[in-house]
Amino acid sequence: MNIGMGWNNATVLEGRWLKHDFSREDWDRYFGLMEWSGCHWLRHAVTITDWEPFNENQDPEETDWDGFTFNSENMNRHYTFLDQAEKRGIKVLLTNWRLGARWLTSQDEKWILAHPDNEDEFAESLAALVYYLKRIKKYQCVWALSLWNEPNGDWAYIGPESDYPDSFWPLYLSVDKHLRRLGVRDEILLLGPDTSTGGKPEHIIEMLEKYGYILDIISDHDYSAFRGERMDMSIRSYGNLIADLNEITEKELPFVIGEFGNYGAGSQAVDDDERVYSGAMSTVAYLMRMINQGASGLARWEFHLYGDTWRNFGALTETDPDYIFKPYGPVYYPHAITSRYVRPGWEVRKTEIRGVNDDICASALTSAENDITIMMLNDGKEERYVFLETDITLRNTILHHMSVTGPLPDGIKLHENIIFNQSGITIKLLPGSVTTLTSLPVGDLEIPHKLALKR
Ligand SMILES: [Ca+2]
Ligand SMILES: [Ca+2]
Repeated sequence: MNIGMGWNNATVLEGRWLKHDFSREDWDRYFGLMEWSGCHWLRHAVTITDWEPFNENQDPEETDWDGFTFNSENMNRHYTFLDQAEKRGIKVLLTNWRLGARWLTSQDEKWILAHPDNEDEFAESLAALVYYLKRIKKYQCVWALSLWNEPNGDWAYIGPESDYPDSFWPLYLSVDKHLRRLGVRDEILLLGPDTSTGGKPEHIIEMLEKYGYILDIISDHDYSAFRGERMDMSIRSYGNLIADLNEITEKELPFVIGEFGNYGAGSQAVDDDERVYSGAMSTVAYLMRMINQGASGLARWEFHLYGDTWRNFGALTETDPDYIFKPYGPVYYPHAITSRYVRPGWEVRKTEIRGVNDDICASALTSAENDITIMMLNDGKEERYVFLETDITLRNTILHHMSVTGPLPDGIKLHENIIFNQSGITIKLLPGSVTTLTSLPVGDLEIPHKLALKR
């Protein structure tokens, strides 16, 4: 699992900025909560108008640095996010959300979803952003670039020139060329196609064969994370894709689920805490199964302040009138207990569940330094006792034991330490709960309560 667990964030996109005027201390709380939840990477939405509202000159091969607005209000909002990510060691995937600038197309209807009239101008703009953030602002955290959010969807990429995948994939060639022209190709990873096929990613291998292995990370989005046949189908098809990617000898191509989330009731708001929690247990099953299949990481939708609706999506909500933001239990804590105690680069170990097992999922990961974390889900309605059998290397190891239970968790609960004896150990899994055993330090479990921002 080389990339790890992350969050999505589209807070700086038009129309999504926060109602509140946050101080530096407020942002420290907000990002403190992101960091505490075990965020290894952040998928952050950007849009070309923020730094190039008008074409900086008429020549995509000649970049005029005075023609950009790297000090615009929206760029300063991005810097707030990047400064915090830098300080906390969170890697940032910049996602250019869509076309993003009116001057890039002559298409009138839904212009923002159009393919650019000039691919080189589009590529010049993204390459200039990467250059500025890496060379002038010197952000280490800026790690990867995605060209478009969900270009396979007519909600995101449409018009006479927008014909996914054939019109879209050549954009990677243009962006690669302009990153090279500005000398920063080696300082950023290209992630794609960032589609949302929901478990039907078969075109990706075909397009890689056609356009060469120009991408560095393969990503797709999947909202099938609800228990049942559809999730089973998704896991199988991504398993096949990962196996195919592993066979490409020219290049290592890690695969991530760039978006997944609590779609327990389909693409609609779920505001009943019990139903949100039930959906959250399904996303935990999905996360564990994808990691076991060889996914390099997953990023959950979304680390954002939601109002008192779409509770299924927001890590921080305004459901409590006494707070401007605080963790929303059914989204935040199931993520935290599956992310805080694992690290990018850890090896996913083989797990096997014997006996009646429909409701039980497990993932076990180890570090090169012999740290171990075992995560278990009981997605059923009955309490279950499981007997953990491990190999000899774990004998007499002491593991911290934590759990999250619903429907409205207010934190991660700490239980008595577990000591493996000669044969293994029996553990009780409460109904609808996630259990984590780890050799890592537990850390301060009160921090989410301390960081919540009161009115
Ligand atoms: Ca230009
Ligand atoms: Ca130019």
